Amino acid sequence: MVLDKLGSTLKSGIKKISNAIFLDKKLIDGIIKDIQKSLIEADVNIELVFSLTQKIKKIAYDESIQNIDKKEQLVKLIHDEILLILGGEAKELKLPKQASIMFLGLYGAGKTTTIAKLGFYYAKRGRKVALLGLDTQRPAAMDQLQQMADKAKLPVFIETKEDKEKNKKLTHTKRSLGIIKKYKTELKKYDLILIDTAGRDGLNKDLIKEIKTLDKTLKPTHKILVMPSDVGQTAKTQAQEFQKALEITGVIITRMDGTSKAGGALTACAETDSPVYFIGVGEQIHEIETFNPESFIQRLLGMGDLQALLEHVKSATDESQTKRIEDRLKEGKFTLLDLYSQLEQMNKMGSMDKLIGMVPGMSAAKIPKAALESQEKKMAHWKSAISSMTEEEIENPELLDKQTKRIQRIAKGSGTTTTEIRELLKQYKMLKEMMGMQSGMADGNIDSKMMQKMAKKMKGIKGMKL
Ligand SMILES: Nc1nc2c(ncn2[C@@H]2O[C@H](COP(=O)(O)OP(=O)(O)OP(=O)(O)O)[C@@H](O)[C@H]2O)c(=O)[nH]1
Ligand SMILES: [Mg+2]
Repeated sequence: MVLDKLGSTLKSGIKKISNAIFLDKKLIDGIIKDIQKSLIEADVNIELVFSLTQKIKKIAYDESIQNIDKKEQLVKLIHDEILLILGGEAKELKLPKQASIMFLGLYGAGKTTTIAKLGFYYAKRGRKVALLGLDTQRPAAMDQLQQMADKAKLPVFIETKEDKEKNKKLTHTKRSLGIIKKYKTELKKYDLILIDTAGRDGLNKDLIKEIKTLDKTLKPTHKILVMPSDVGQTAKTQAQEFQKALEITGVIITRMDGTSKAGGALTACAETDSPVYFIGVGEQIHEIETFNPESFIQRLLGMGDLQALLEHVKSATDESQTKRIEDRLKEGKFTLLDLYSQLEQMNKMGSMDKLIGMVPGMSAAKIPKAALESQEKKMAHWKSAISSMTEEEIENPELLDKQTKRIQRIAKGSGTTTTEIRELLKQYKMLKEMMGMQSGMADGNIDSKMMQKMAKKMKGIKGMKL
């Protein structure tokens, strides 16, 4: 598919965000780097890339956003921003009952091929289509259109060899006007006329004059600029120039199948507010698709829609976190990272006081409000403390027991105090034990002894100055 690489990078970025227990700076920076690289490789304007990654950073580094909300916000942001740079909402090419479309573009842009493809496309949808060849410039143009029309089984109106011979002293434009005149009555039998015009090396005065004259004579419903995707970001200047010379109503990008620069052409069109109606995705007659930014992203991300994507984030979050913690408990392993994510979830649900309220003889009211409020601040400190630990220490916090030097190093590195770190370790141990009991509870094995033990622990939590 088009922009395969960008798609897989975005998918893997979203997966990493979804599955991460800890959205730390290292992870986010890695994802940002990958996304930046693949957007630049897809030829997306560097300013757009920069602005997108700044927005990602702003959310990702915002300490006040809870982990799970942050995941959703990040995924939504990536989706929405890419949608925007691709042109936002899809625009449909509106065709009245009687319509004509004139195709414009430089040499080799894909005009003639696209006309045959679109003729085929609309004929299948019940339109009475005819092709009109006005490219009197390129010697083989008429033959090419005839051949393509034959392939698509469409009627075609072109300059005959006799007319060409007869009018060889006339200008190209005059010859084109002659073709229009000759077939005027006959063309009335059709309800969609697709008009092929001549290209040039660049948009010169000659070309502008010619297409202006044809426009005045034909008054087509639409004037569509055809550009090959390999023009990349220069699609912007080309669209602007054609817009200035003659109000174009939209764009078709061809050869989307053969280049990595497709992102450049697509986003450049969005920047100039030129709707991309179709994209050409191969040389065959049926290889044309309507361009809808939303479904394009859905394909890039491999997800139905934004809602599905967000649900995926949520379920990935819940499943992966719960499963990870469960697995770890089974293995008798529960790391500080697990503690952090557990606390964060509890904090979000306000479930610490709920949990306490469930234990007979205890209520949340017994815990000073200020202490509950300081919980968030404390967690921020714990978070930096955890990020200053080595992987080994995170996995096996027992390593820190009575290791004043290690604790001092972590405190120094994270701007926290050794007391805070000791408190974190104490909390870790307590929670590890509680989690063990909870999982026993989940198996239905709870007995009164365990309940008493738990209540005792809860009192411990109260004493912990949460
Ligand atoms: N792979 C691929 N090739 C395409 C596509 N569209 C057009 N082409 C090829 O691009 C080349 C140029 O296409 P034309 O349709 O002749 O372009 P044109 O704009 O009419 O060119 P001039 O008449 O010379 O101005 C041809 O070889 C086409 O087969 C596409 O979507 N994918
Ligand atoms: Mg042509």
